[in-house]
Amino acid sequence: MPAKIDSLGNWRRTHYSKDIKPSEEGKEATVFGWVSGIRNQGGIVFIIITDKDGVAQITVHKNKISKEVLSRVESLSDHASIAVKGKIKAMDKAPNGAEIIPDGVKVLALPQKTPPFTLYAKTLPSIDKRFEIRAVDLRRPEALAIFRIREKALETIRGFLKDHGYYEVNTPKIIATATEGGAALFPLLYYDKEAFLTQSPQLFKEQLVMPFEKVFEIAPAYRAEQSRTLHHLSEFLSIDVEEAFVDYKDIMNTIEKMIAKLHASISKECNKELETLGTKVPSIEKIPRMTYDAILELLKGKDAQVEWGDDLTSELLDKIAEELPSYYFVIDWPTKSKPFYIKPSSNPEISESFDLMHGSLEIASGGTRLSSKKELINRLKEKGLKPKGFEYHLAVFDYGMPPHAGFGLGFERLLMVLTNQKNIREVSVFPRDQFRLTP
Ligand code: AMO
Repeated sequence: MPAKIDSLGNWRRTHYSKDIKPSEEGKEATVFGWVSGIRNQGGIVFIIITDKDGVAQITVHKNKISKEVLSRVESLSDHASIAVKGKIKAMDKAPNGAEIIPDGVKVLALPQKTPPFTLYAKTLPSIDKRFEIRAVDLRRPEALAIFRIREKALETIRGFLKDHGYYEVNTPKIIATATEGGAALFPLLYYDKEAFLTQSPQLFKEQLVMPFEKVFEIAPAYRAEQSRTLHHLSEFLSIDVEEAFVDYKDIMNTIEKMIAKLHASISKECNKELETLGTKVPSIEKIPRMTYDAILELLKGKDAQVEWGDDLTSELLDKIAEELPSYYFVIDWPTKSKPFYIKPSSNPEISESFDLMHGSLEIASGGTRLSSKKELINRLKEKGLKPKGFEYHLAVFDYGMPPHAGFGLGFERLLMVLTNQKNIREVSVFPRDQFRLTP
């Protein structure tokens, strides 16, 4: 006979798994979750249920429970979605030191298939196999730990920026012209015109320092990346900051404080999650600043073939990471290697720019911006771009654009550092890359 599926009816949660603890001894509890383990030991069945906060143990004494409840318990398998009503009892060996002795169980959904991996297995199938049922994959304790850290990190960064007087904005994601180079754009049809998904809110955030002075945006950015790597997504979460009346050095100071605060709060508040992931988040105080020239010297000392003006390829970055495994800034890049909006310094060959690195991984980039319309037009032309296409942007520069600076940070990359992941897809709920458009 197929197992009976119960309706939710008027059952509502009184406790999450984390609230099942010795201090609640004797209280009635209703918990919800999915089955993540069943152990049948003679007269007792131990059921582990997982909810968004962790796990709880349900201990069923077969001879003390009605036949009806027992038949429901016996129909259960991993991934079943259930509700349990019962009494909380202190129990040393149970998670959080307490268990539930049930007097009622509702079966809300039974799995029709066995997933191709178990939640607690040490060896997992390929990422592509897991991602076919990503919502199930996300029930793994490691995945849950990553996304709890993600949530905390986002909250900390947003809180830091608000506390420092930055104004949160949202800018359009459908745009008319490229800002970060034409190759990596996703085109789309906007009514009868060609438009693109935004690669970054660069021009909007610069314009918004005119009314708001200090702005930030946390929003997706889109890049049609042609190569499949472990640190590129087609859609990533970009943390963008822009500020009037400062230069790139002030902005690096802000980033340094933000990273220090982030590391302190994750290491303090995500202990359990970091333990699940087998990693630690060290405290950060100062982030060293290396000029591009000093990096070239470092590379030459390691027999690397590199000329002034070259970009830092992944092979070169691997060599640098041997000496600089944690955070560091590479500052004062050749002007020609940076976008048109970055300000050249008093030596026009060198720009007021930086990349924030962690080992070989680029986390953020930024700089002082050009605030003179004339210079901006010259730089657009030097880059082979047509100023006409940027008229809507250049127009506001006639009305007192202040000196300003800012940065854009790839949030998933920062999370890779915090959670010690090698593949950026693991820190994105539904990653998008060249080969993945579902789920
Ligand atoms: P940039 O193009 O360097 O600069 O991007 C900023 C940061 O975004 C992250 N990033 C990515 N993360 C995942 N997948 C991708 N495909 C991807 N591409 C970029 C990186 C990178 O450092 N407007 C400037 C920023 C500024 O000057 O304010 C910009 O977009 O971590």
